[in-house]
Amino acid sequence: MAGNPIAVDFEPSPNNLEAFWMPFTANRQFKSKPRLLVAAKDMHYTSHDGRQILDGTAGLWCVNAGHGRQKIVEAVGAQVGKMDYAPAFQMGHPLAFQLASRLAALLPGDLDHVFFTNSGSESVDTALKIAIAYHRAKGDGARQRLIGRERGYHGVGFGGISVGGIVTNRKYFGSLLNGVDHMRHTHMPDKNAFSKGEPTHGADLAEDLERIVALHDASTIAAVIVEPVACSTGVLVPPLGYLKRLREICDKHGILLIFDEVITGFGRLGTNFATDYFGVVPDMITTAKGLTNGSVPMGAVFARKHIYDMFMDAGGADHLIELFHGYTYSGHPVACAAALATLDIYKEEGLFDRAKDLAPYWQDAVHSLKSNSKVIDVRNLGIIAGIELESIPGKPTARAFDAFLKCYERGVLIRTTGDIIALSPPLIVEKKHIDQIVDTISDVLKEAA
Ligand code: PXG
Repeated sequence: MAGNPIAVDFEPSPNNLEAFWMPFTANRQFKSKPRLLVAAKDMHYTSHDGRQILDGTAGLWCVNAGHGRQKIVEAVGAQVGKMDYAPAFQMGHPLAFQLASRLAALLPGDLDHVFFTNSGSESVDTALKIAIAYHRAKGDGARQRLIGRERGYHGVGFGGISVGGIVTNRKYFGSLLNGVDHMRHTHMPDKNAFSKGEPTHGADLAEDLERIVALHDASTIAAVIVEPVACSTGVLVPPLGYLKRLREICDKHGILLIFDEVITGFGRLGTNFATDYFGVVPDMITTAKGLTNGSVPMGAVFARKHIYDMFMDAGGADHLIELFHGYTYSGHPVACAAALATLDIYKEEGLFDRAKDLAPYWQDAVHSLKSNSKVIDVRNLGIIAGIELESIPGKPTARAFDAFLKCYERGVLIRTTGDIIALSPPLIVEKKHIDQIVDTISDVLKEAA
């Protein structure tokens, strides 16, 4: 109506990008030159301008079986139709039990109890809370300290950023959790640059936990949490023997060891989990991402039998709740359906073995980038790689971000953090895709300033 000052827009224009405050994104840059993805199948996204974009990052390290898998699509659709939601507290539904049993069977040793969450961040906060409550149930309630590691990424909850060690994820958010300390990170470029697989130097960095124990006393420490491979910070592969040593020190002092396998879980290293790859069994494992192939948000924490049993034994009368923790959507039926279908695909297609078989080709391909003068390190394990670029003086992160934009223009999706390119394609990746990813990065870096 002419003169009406209020424009009511019931269907906001898809070109209006203002309302969505985008996560971990340069909002102003993005909104001035948007990059929208509108469809996905197998190894490729379709961009809003109709181009095929090769997925070099499995979305955000999660779509391990590739995109648009029919089995998952059907399982999710059928479950929404059959039962969209069931209360998660004091009630159950069959799929959550079925999924927990399937997962327990995938894990080594007595890592056989599963607590469901909706994300990696929730898995981390869940595991940290279980660790503290476990010691209290045991009568060891002074053990409340949580130990992380510099450069670690454990999601964005207050627990996760407190034990996390990425400065930008911490410094804006106040004083964080009390009683947290950090071990040194394991990055030693002077000794380990261009290592293929596990670097040979640095196992003794695990001794840094002894320094922390000497400072605080073991009787105050509940748990240590590390990513077996620190991915978000730019792919730091643990030095040979480091994780084994960490396990020994934790055992010596009665400290629980938590592996954050949100990325390394579900085949990324060519094994079920990193615990299998390294032959080191932690007390708890946090997961998410590949659990549902990224199709429906879901996370899970795996706990060893002695942890679960402690809560049951100390729980008092049968009608009392043993752990005051959980989410409305813990074990959501639709997420469970997606996860069960995902596990079927991983198994039927042998995708974890496929990753193991492809890893040597992947390693050779990514290390070929060493010949570029702007590349100062290449690191890899399983189907993961980090390619570190020399920063442009006075402009940290600019070179990698520019490479990200240029690769996208040329039809390859990569991920960057700081001046490091991180790669983690779906495990259905073929040699020709690996070549395309590496050739595109190589071309872009050759042309870079
Ligand atoms: N732990 C680890 C080891 C992770 O990698 C989380 C916890 C948190 O998960 P959620 O589901 O809450 O995001 C993660 C997540 C990247 C990138 O490009 C990495 C993550 C998420 C988004 C981007 O490095 N990791």
